[in-house]
Amino acid sequence: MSETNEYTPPKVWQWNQESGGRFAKINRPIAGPTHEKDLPVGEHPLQLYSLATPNGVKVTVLLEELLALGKTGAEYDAWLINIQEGTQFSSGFVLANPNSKIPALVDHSTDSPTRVFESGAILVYLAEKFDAFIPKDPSARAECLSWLFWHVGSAPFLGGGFGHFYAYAPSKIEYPIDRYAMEVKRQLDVLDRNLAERPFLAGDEYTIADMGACPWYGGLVLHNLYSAEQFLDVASYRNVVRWAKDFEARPAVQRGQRVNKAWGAEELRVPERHSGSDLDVAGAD
Ligand SMILES: N[C@@H](CCC(=O)N[C@@H](CS)C(=O)NCC(=O)O)C(=O)O
Repeated sequence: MSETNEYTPPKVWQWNQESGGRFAKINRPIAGPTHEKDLPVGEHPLQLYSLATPNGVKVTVLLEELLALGKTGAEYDAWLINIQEGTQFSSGFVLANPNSKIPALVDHSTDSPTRVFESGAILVYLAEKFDAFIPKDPSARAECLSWLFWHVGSAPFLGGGFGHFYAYAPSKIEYPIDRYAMEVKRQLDVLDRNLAERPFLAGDEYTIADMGACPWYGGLVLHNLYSAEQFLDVASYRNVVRWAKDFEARPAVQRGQRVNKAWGAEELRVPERHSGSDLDVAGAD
Protein backbone atom coordinates (compact mmCIF):
# COMPACT_ATOMS: atom_id res chain seq x y z
CA MET A 1 0.00 0.00 0.00
CA SER A 2 1.41 3.39 -0.96
CA GLU A 3 1.72 5.97 1.84
CA THR A 4 0.22 9.44 1.45
CA ASN A 5 1.28 11.35 4.52
CA GLU A 6 1.45 14.82 3.01
CA TYR A 7 -1.56 16.16 4.90
CA THR A 8 -1.45 17.07 8.58
CA PRO A 9 -4.91 18.19 9.72
CA PRO A 10 -4.88 21.66 11.32
CA LYS A 11 -6.25 22.12 14.86
CA VAL A 12 -9.49 23.55 13.51
CA TRP A 13 -10.82 22.57 10.09
CA GLN A 14 -11.11 25.45 7.61
CA TRP A 15 -13.17 25.51 4.42
CA ASN A 16 -10.76 25.32 1.47
CA GLN A 17 -12.90 26.44 -1.44
CA GLU A 18 -10.23 25.38 -3.92
CA SER A 19 -10.20 21.75 -2.76
CA GLY A 20 -11.04 20.42 -6.23
CA GLY A 21 -13.02 17.36 -7.25
CA ARG A 22 -16.12 17.09 -9.37
CA PHE A 23 -18.49 18.62 -6.78
CA ALA A 24 -16.18 21.26 -5.30
CA LYS A 25 -18.37 24.08 -6.63
CA ILE A 26 -21.56 22.96 -4.86
CA ASN A 27 -20.19 21.40 -1.66
CA ARG A 28 -20.45 23.68 1.38
CA PRO A 29 -20.02 23.14 5.13
CA ILE A 30 -23.21 25.10 5.89
CA ALA A 31 -26.90 24.45 5.34
CA GLY A 32 -29.67 26.85 4.39
CA PRO A 33 -30.55 28.81 1.25
CA THR A 34 -28.12 30.82 -0.86
CA HIS A 35 -30.81 32.73 -2.73
CA GLU A 36 -34.52 33.57 -2.69
CA LYS A 37 -36.61 31.66 -5.20
CA ASP A 38 -39.91 29.84 -4.83
CA LEU A 39 -40.45 26.39 -6.30
CA PRO A 40 -42.85 26.07 -9.24
CA VAL A 41 -46.16 24.29 -8.55
CA GLY A 42 -48.05 22.43 -11.27
CA GLU A 43 -51.61 21.15 -11.46
CA HIS A 44 -51.27 17.71 -9.85
CA PRO A 45 -51.40 17.07 -6.08
CA LEU A 46 -47.92 15.52 -6.13
CA GLN A 47 -45.07 17.88 -6.93
CA LEU A 48 -41.64 16.29 -7.32
CA TYR A 49 -38.41 18.32 -7.39
CA SER A 50 -35.65 16.05 -8.63
CA LEU A 51 -33.04 14.91 -11.12
CA ALA A 52 -32.54 11.52 -12.83
CA THR A 53 -29.68 10.35 -10.61
CA PRO A 54 -30.17 6.97 -8.89
CA ASN A 55 -31.68 8.76 -5.87
CA GLY A 56 -34.12 10.61 -8.09
CA VAL A 57 -34.98 7.65 -10.33
CA LYS A 58 -36.16 5.56 -7.35
CA VAL A 59 -39.09 7.92 -6.89
CA THR A 60 -40.04 8.41 -10.54
CA VAL A 61 -39.97 4.61 -11.00
CA LEU A 62 -42.40 4.19 -8.08
CA LEU A 63 -44.70 6.94 -9.40
CA GLU A 64 -44.73 5.38 -12.88
CA GLU A 65 -45.36 1.92 -11.37
CA LEU A 66 -48.29 3.34 -9.34
CA LEU A 67 -49.75 4.94 -12.46
CA ALA A 68 -49.29 1.67 -14.37
CA LEU A 69 -51.32 -0.03 -11.61
CA GLY A 70 -54.14 2.43 -12.27
CA LYS A 71 -53.56 4.64 -9.21
CA THR A 72 -54.57 7.86 -10.94
CA GLY A 73 -54.00 9.88 -7.76
CA ALA A 74 -50.28 9.34 -8.35
CA GLU A 75 -50.27 11.74 -11.32
CA TYR A 76 -47.43 14.15 -10.70
CA ASP A 77 -45.47 17.12 -11.92
CA ALA A 78 -41.71 16.53 -11.94
CA TRP A 79 -39.56 19.65 -11.95
CA LEU A 80 -35.88 19.61 -12.82
CA ILE A 81 -33.48 20.61 -10.05
CA ASN A 82 -30.07 21.29 -11.56
CA ILE A 83 -27.73 20.49 -8.66
CA GLN A 84 -24.63 21.63 -10.56
CA GLU A 85 -26.16 25.11 -10.76
CA GLY A 86 -27.13 25.16 -7.07
CA THR A 87 -30.93 25.06 -7.52
CA GLN A 88 -31.09 22.86 -4.40
CA PHE A 89 -30.01 25.90 -2.37
CA SER A 90 -32.98 28.10 -3.36
CA SER A 91 -35.23 29.22 -0.50
CA GLY A 92 -38.13 27.24 -1.98
CA PHE A 93 -36.17 24.01 -2.22
CA VAL A 94 -34.81 24.37 1.30
CA LEU A 95 -38.40 24.68 2.57
CA ALA A 96 -39.17 21.36 0.82
CA ASN A 97 -35.91 19.76 1.98
CA PRO A 98 -33.73 21.43 4.61
CA ASN A 99 -30.97 19.00 3.55
CA SER A 100 -30.76 20.58 0.04
CA LYS A 101 -30.62 17.31 -1.86
CA ILE A 102 -32.88 15.82 -4.50
CA PRO A 103 -35.41 14.23 -4.44
CA ALA A 104 -38.03 16.28 -2.57
CA LEU A 105 -41.78 15.74 -2.78
CA VAL A 106 -44.64 18.02 -1.78
CA ASP A 107 -48.10 16.47 -1.52
CA HIS A 108 -50.81 19.13 -1.95
CA SER A 109 -53.67 16.65 -1.45
CA THR A 110 -53.35 16.84 2.36
CA ASP A 111 -55.06 19.54 4.51
CA SER A 112 -51.89 21.57 4.37
CA PRO A 113 -49.09 20.58 1.97
CA THR A 114 -46.97 17.66 3.22
CA ARG A 115 -43.28 17.83 2.43
CA VAL A 116 -41.31 14.58 2.24
CA PHE A 117 -37.53 14.44 1.80
CA GLU A 118 -35.02 11.55 1.75
CA SER A 119 -35.67 9.11 -1.09
CA GLY A 120 -36.34 6.21 1.31
CA ALA A 121 -38.97 8.24 3.20
CA ILE A 122 -40.61 9.27 -0.09
CA LEU A 123 -40.85 5.61 -1.19
CA VAL A 124 -42.48 4.61 2.10
CA TYR A 125 -44.84 7.64 2.04
CA LEU A 126 -46.07 6.92 -1.49
CA ALA A 127 -46.30 3.14 -1.02
CA GLU A 128 -48.40 3.64 2.13
CA LYS A 129 -50.52 6.39 0.58
CA PHE A 130 -51.43 4.22 -2.41
CA ASP A 131 -51.30 0.89 -0.57
CA ALA A 132 -49.01 -0.74 -3.12
CA PHE A 133 -45.50 -2.19 -3.42
CA ILE A 134 -45.24 -2.60 0.36
CA PRO A 135 -46.48 -5.87 1.87
CA LYS A 136 -49.31 -5.79 4.42
CA ASP A 137 -48.28 -8.93 6.32
CA PRO A 138 -46.09 -7.74 9.24
CA SER A 139 -43.24 -10.20 8.57
CA ALA A 140 -43.15 -9.52 4.84
CA ARG A 141 -43.35 -5.80 5.55
CA ALA A 142 -40.41 -6.05 7.98
CA GLU A 143 -38.37 -7.86 5.31
CA CYS A 144 -39.24 -5.17 2.74
CA LEU A 145 -38.34 -2.32 5.10
CA SER A 146 -35.13 -4.10 6.15
CA TRP A 147 -33.89 -4.24 2.55
CA LEU A 148 -35.14 -0.73 1.85
CA PHE A 149 -33.13 0.64 4.78
CA TRP A 150 -30.22 -1.66 3.95
CA HIS A 151 -29.85 0.25 0.69
CA VAL A 152 -30.38 3.64 2.36
CA GLY A 153 -27.44 2.88 4.63
CA SER A 154 -25.30 1.05 2.06
CA ALA A 155 -25.54 3.08 -1.15
CA PRO A 156 -23.63 6.09 0.26
CA PHE A 157 -20.57 3.82 0.54
CA LEU A 158 -20.99 3.05 -3.16
CA GLY A 159 -21.63 6.63 -4.32
CA GLY A 160 -20.05 8.97 -1.78
CA GLY A 161 -17.29 6.49 -0.88
CA PHE A 162 -16.23 4.30 -3.80
CA GLY A 163 -17.56 6.45 -6.66
CA HIS A 164 -16.14 9.62 -5.20
CA PHE A 165 -12.61 8.33 -4.67
CA TYR A 166 -12.45 6.08 -7.76
CA ALA A 167 -14.01 8.46 -10.29
CA TYR A 168 -14.35 12.03 -8.98
CA ALA A 169 -11.53 12.88 -6.54
CA PRO A 170 -8.79 15.07 -8.04
CA SER A 171 -6.18 12.36 -7.41
CA LYS A 172 -6.28 8.57 -7.02
CA ILE A 173 -5.46 7.56 -3.44
CA GLU A 174 -5.05 3.85 -2.80
CA TYR A 175 -6.31 3.73 0.78
CA PRO A 176 -9.90 5.01 0.26
CA ILE A 177 -10.26 3.29 -3.14
CA ASP A 178 -9.21 -0.01 -1.58
CA ARG A 179 -11.40 0.44 1.47
CA TYR A 180 -14.55 1.33 -0.49
CA ALA A 181 -13.94 -1.24 -3.28
CA MET A 182 -13.86 -3.91 -0.57
CA GLU A 183 -17.09 -2.61 0.97
CA VAL A 184 -18.90 -2.35 -2.39
CA LYS A 185 -17.86 -5.88 -3.35
CA ARG A 186 -19.11 -7.07 0.04
CA GLN A 187 -22.44 -5.31 -0.60
CA LEU A 188 -22.71 -6.90 -4.06
CA ASP A 189 -22.12 -10.29 -2.45
CA VAL A 190 -24.83 -9.59 0.15
CA LEU A 191 -27.25 -8.81 -2.68
CA ASP A 192 -26.08 -11.75 -4.80
CA ARG A 193 -26.56 -14.31 -2.03
CA ASN A 194 -30.00 -12.93 -1.20
CA LEU A 195 -31.07 -12.92 -4.85
CA ALA A 196 -29.87 -16.50 -5.31
CA GLU A 197 -32.77 -17.51 -3.04
CA ARG A 198 -35.56 -15.29 -4.36
CA PRO A 199 -36.56 -13.20 -7.40
CA PHE A 200 -36.79 -9.88 -5.54
CA LEU A 201 -34.94 -8.37 -2.61
CA ALA A 202 -37.72 -8.94 -0.09
CA GLY A 203 -39.01 -12.27 -1.46
CA ASP A 204 -41.48 -13.20 -4.18
CA GLU A 205 -42.97 -9.72 -4.42
CA TYR A 206 -41.60 -6.72 -6.30
CA THR A 207 -41.52 -3.90 -3.73
CA ILE A 208 -40.11 -0.48 -2.93
CA ALA A 209 -36.98 -2.29 -1.68
CA ASP A 210 -36.16 -3.20 -5.32
CA MET A 211 -37.06 0.30 -6.57
CA GLY A 212 -34.74 1.85 -3.99
CA ALA A 213 -31.70 -0.36 -4.46
CA CYS A 214 -31.76 -1.22 -8.16
CA PRO A 215 -31.11 2.26 -9.56
CA TRP A 216 -27.77 2.13 -7.66
CA TYR A 217 -26.64 -1.50 -7.88
CA GLY A 218 -28.28 -2.13 -11.28
CA GLY A 219 -26.43 0.90 -12.63
CA LEU A 220 -23.22 -0.59 -11.29
CA VAL A 221 -23.66 -4.07 -12.81
CA LEU A 222 -25.35 -3.10 -16.10
CA HIS A 223 -24.19 0.40 -16.99
CA ASN A 224 -20.56 0.61 -15.99
CA LEU A 225 -21.27 3.13 -13.23
CA TYR A 226 -18.05 5.03 -12.35
CA SER A 227 -16.36 3.09 -15.24
CA ALA A 228 -15.74 0.39 -12.64
CA GLU A 229 -17.30 -2.73 -14.19
CA GLN A 230 -13.93 -4.40 -14.75
CA PHE A 231 -12.28 -3.11 -11.58
CA LEU A 232 -15.09 -4.54 -9.42
CA ASP A 233 -15.71 -7.58 -11.68
CA VAL A 234 -19.42 -6.82 -11.56
CA ALA A 235 -20.36 -9.59 -14.05
CA SER A 236 -19.47 -12.21 -11.44
CA TYR A 237 -22.51 -11.18 -9.36
CA ARG A 238 -24.84 -13.12 -11.64
CA ASN A 239 -27.97 -12.94 -9.51
CA VAL A 240 -27.62 -9.16 -9.19
CA VAL A 241 -27.26 -8.92 -12.99
CA ARG A 242 -30.40 -11.04 -13.51
CA TRP A 243 -32.37 -8.95 -10.98
CA ALA A 244 -31.24 -5.68 -12.57
CA LYS A 245 -32.12 -6.88 -16.08
CA ASP A 246 -35.61 -7.91 -14.95
CA PHE A 247 -36.04 -4.52 -13.25
CA GLU A 248 -34.95 -2.56 -16.31
CA ALA A 249 -37.22 -4.60 -18.61
CA ARG A 250 -40.28 -3.14 -16.86
CA PRO A 251 -41.94 -0.39 -18.95
CA ALA A 252 -42.66 1.72 -15.84
CA VAL A 253 -38.98 1.56 -14.87
CA GLN A 254 -37.97 2.66 -18.36
CA ARG A 255 -40.37 5.61 -18.10
CA GLY A 256 -39.19 6.52 -14.60
CA GLN A 257 -35.55 6.48 -15.74
CA ARG A 258 -36.29 9.20 -18.32
CA VAL A 259 -38.03 11.67 -16.01
CA ASN A 260 -35.90 14.67 -14.98
CA LYS A 261 -33.15 13.50 -17.30
CA ALA A 262 -31.33 16.42 -18.90
CA TRP A 263 -28.34 14.59 -20.36
CA GLY A 264 -27.60 11.57 -22.58
CA ALA A 265 -29.47 10.56 -25.74
CA GLU A 266 -31.83 13.35 -26.79
CA GLU A 267 -34.80 11.00 -27.31
CA LEU A 268 -34.56 9.71 -23.72
CA ARG A 269 -34.50 13.12 -22.04
CA VAL A 270 -37.64 14.30 -20.26
CA PRO A 271 -36.35 17.21 -18.16
CA GLU A 272 -39.85 17.98 -16.83
CA ARG A 273 -42.87 15.71 -16.66
CA HIS A 274 -46.39 17.04 -16.27
CA SER A 275 -48.44 14.24 -17.82
CA GLY A 276 -48.03 10.80 -19.35
CA SER A 277 -47.88 12.38 -22.79
CA ASP A 278 -44.46 13.81 -21.89
CA LEU A 279 -43.34 10.16 -21.92
CA ASP A 280 -45.44 9.24 -24.95
CA VAL A 281 -47.73 7.00 -22.91
CA ALA A 282 -50.55 5.86 -25.20
CA GLY A 283 -53.89 7.33 -24.19
CA ALA A 284 -52.39 9.89 -21.81
CA ASP A 285 -53.62 13.47 -22.06
N1 LIG B 1 -29.95 10.51 1.45
C1 LIG B 1 -30.44 11.31 0.36
C2 LIG B 1 -29.35 11.55 -0.63
C3 LIG B 1 -29.80 12.43 -1.76
C4 LIG B 1 -28.61 12.92 -2.57
O1 LIG B 1 -27.44 12.65 -2.24
N2 LIG B 1 -28.90 13.69 -3.63
C5 LIG B 1 -27.83 14.25 -4.44
C6 LIG B 1 -27.99 13.84 -5.89
S1 LIG B 1 -27.96 12.10 -6.06
C7 LIG B 1 -27.92 15.77 -4.38
O2 LIG B 1 -28.99 16.32 -4.42
N3 LIG B 1 -26.77 16.46 -4.28
C8 LIG B 1 -26.73 17.86 -4.28
C9 LIG B 1 -25.82 18.41 -3.20
O3 LIG B 1 -25.21 17.61 -2.47
O4 LIG B 1 -25.72 19.64 -3.11
C10 LIG B 1 -31.65 10.60 -0.28
O5 LIG B 1 -31.62 9.37 -0.35
O6 LIG B 1 -32.60 11.28 -0.70
